[in-house]
Amino acid sequence: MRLIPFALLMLCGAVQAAPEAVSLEQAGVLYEQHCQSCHGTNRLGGAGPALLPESLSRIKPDEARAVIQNGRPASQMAAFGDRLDSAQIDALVSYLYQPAATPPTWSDADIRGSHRILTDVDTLPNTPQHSADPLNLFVVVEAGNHHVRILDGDRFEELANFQSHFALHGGPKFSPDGRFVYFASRDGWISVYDLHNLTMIAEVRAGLNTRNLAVSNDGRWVLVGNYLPGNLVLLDARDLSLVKHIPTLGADGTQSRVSAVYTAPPRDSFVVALKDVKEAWEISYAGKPDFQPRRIEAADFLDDFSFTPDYRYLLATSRKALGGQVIDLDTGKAVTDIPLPGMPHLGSGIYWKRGGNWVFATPNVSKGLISVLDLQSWKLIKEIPTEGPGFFMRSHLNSPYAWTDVFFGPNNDAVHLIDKQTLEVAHTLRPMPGKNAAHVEFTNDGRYALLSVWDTDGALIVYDAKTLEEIKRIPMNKPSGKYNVGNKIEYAEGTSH
Ligand code: DHE
Repeated sequence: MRLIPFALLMLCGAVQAAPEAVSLEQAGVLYEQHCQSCHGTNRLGGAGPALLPESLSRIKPDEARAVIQNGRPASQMAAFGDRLDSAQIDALVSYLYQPAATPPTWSDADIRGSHRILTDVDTLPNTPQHSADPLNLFVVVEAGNHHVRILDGDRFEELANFQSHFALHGGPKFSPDGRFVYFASRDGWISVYDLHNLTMIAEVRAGLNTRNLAVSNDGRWVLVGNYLPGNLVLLDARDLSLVKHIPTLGADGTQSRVSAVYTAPPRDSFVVALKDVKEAWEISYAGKPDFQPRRIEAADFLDDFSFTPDYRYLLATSRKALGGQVIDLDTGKAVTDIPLPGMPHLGSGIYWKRGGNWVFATPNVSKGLISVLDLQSWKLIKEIPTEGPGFFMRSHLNSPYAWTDVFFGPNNDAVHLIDKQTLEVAHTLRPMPGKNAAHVEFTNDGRYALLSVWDTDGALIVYDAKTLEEIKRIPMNKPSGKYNVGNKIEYAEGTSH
């Protein structure tokens, strides 16, 4: 695997300084000269990532300008400050943030054309070829250098370390036996890796801008939700070959992007939230599936959702009302609005038993508080103030605490441990003062918590989850999410879906 950020940009010949303003048309020519060989015709991506407005939505123009000027460390993106003058760089940045003149398309033929089998899975042993506990492995996404590390979760030692596609996002998903792990990159690349043999099996580009993927609990299907083109793409989980694409048209024919897709194991179905029409879809894969969606009318557009523990209800974020809504998958009705005032990164909401009742908790991306809801009455139990808005939350059945980061603001080096019964902040840790503390995941037995310090000179820190003593510190470049195989395939309480 050798997917490279921003560009390889092999430049032949210097460009003369052009101090005068540069038109968008001229910028298009500069793109063809300097960027296209890596970032692809029509900016669709190639060896380097796609450079469409959809792909750049999370990068501010100033950052894009700096990358063109100075290059990107630890990548093949060269610096162009010595070849392009500031007016040319400014024009190039403006050009990249413009929609393409011809709307980009990604057809079934493109998907099939991108499909690569990297190892014939039939030639591989089907038992673990390493001595670690296969259900206590960790898959760690190292965002700073676009790598993935596989860690032995008993000894916290590395079994493998490989390059991923550019900008993996969302939780990787696993086959039901924990042997295979599936990754999605924001640029639409889906990869499957064999954790028994520590080798990559296959990859395919399922779209130009992907939201996330889900794996059916029978291990047969991978469903990919895309923003660009707005659709669902169904793959054979064995080798990622294309089964079919499913257009995401609302009941009135409106084309929609996909906000998120998850699998609902007890229902043998995928559940899909649509972003541009007020619908959630349930797609059954039981028996001999035809993958026809069952449409559920939502009270609002949906951005993302979590399930209740029995997978009957969705807790979805929406833009209006109180910020959230509950949808009953059995009756197909929107039940009520729920207060989620700060737009949670909902995929990371978790639930646990408090007293005899299930509660659901989530951080809020735009407010420094944790919302805790009663899953019987849908009432808000508490808003727990934190030192700033956060992204992730994690716990484990055997842990008395829910760990949550303060991802944004001046206190982003803090992580709060919330007592799951009193709903008070019991401890605040600052793993590396001044550096962004983030995502946490537990070992399969809940004894240890692994925390990411999201910094170029960051680390993955292993804590004893009871004494909170630091056990080990592994230096890493912006470690993002990490995922315990056992917790994931058991859909364990306290982790994400
Ligand atoms: Fe995420 C999960 C949406 C920005 C890191 N993020 C998810 C999921 C969704 C989502 C729907 C669940 C998918 C899954 O696991 O299958 N994320 C969004 C957004 O809408 C948002 C706010 C804006 C966007 O551009 O998409 C957003 N996310 C970010 C980031 O800026 C983060 C911090 C860095 C990054 O990688 O882009 C980020 N998101 C993550 C991670 C997970 C995730 C690490 C998996 C969490 C888990 O524990 O499962």
